[in-house]
Amino acid sequence: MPVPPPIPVVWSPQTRRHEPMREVWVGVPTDGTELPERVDRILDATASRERVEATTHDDDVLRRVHAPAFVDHLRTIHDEWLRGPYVELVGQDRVVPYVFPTEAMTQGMPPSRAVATHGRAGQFGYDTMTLVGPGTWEAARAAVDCALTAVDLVGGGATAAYALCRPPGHHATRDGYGGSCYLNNAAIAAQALRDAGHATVAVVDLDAHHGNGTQAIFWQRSDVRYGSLHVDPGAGWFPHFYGHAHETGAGDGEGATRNLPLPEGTGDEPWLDAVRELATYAAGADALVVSLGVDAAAADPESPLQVTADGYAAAGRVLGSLGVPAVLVQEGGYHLDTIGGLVAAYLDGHEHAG
Ligand code: SP5
Ligand code: ZN
Repeated sequence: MPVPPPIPVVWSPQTRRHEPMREVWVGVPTDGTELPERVDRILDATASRERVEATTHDDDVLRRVHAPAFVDHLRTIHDEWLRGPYVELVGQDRVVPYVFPTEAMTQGMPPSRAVATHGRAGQFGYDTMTLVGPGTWEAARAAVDCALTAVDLVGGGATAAYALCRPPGHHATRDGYGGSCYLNNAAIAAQALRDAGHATVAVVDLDAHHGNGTQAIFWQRSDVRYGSLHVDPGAGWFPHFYGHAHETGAGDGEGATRNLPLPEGTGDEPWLDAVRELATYAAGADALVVSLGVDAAAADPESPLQVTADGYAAAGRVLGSLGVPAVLVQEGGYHLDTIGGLVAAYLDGHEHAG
């Protein structure tokens, strides 16, 4: 059997520029865990692979997946914050929302544009953990270029390409950011694969958290299926409101969404059963996007799942055996000493599948 060519690593030095500094969680500033060093840990562990620097892509796919008003907000809001009184007033330069125009406030009335920067921040950001600082836009936009460059490599004949996206993306919706995510790299990759002529695309989300943003973006579509396994939001985990098994899509997308919530403490065997179920669900799609979060690992500080590097390697073999062009997009994974090895294990498994 012919040996498939090794999976290249697409990256950009710009992705280091986002420095979250902190996450405000239940009212308390905690240290952020989505750190620039994640990029270097993953680069180190995949050093034997071909490395491709992302090329610049225009905003076409980005502005079809996300609302242009949201993209413009993200691009300009930090500069606007710096022009406001905030650095003197509150002594810090990160954009942090404090009031959110959810249904609890709007009650069916269309809200007007908030003039104050700190007011408008809550229209596009849906939590207090996901801060916008200097370099956030540049990093998030570079992550999109990583995803789109990986799609290009697959279009040029690569069996699979890995995009070292940072910040991650799967919690970002069409209209907003949250969950340490700003722009939805995986959704943009899926749309670009559709544009390249793949009639159906399956997104398989291995991150420990449910990818509510990706699910929302494709909720009413049948041409992009979304399948996810994650720690059960019903057991109290982020993103809390989404990720339950009863969420299966709507309209044209009815049945195209599949969620497999898992109990806290789930280890390799039941986790891999769920991966196999998602692979069955994804079979028949013409292309695959893997939202490759490695925060399901036992040592990860952000999730209670107990998956090992062998588990990630086995997941790679399962999804690689689907035998369709695949774009592998980095999502979460926060334990600096192990994330590189976990990503490398997945890539080795995917490459040596079947
Ligand atoms: C992409 C991704 O994995 N996003 C995960 C976002 C989940 N964050 C939930 C944070 C909950 C509290 N974390 C406290 C740890 C101190 N920083
Ligand atoms: Zn996660």
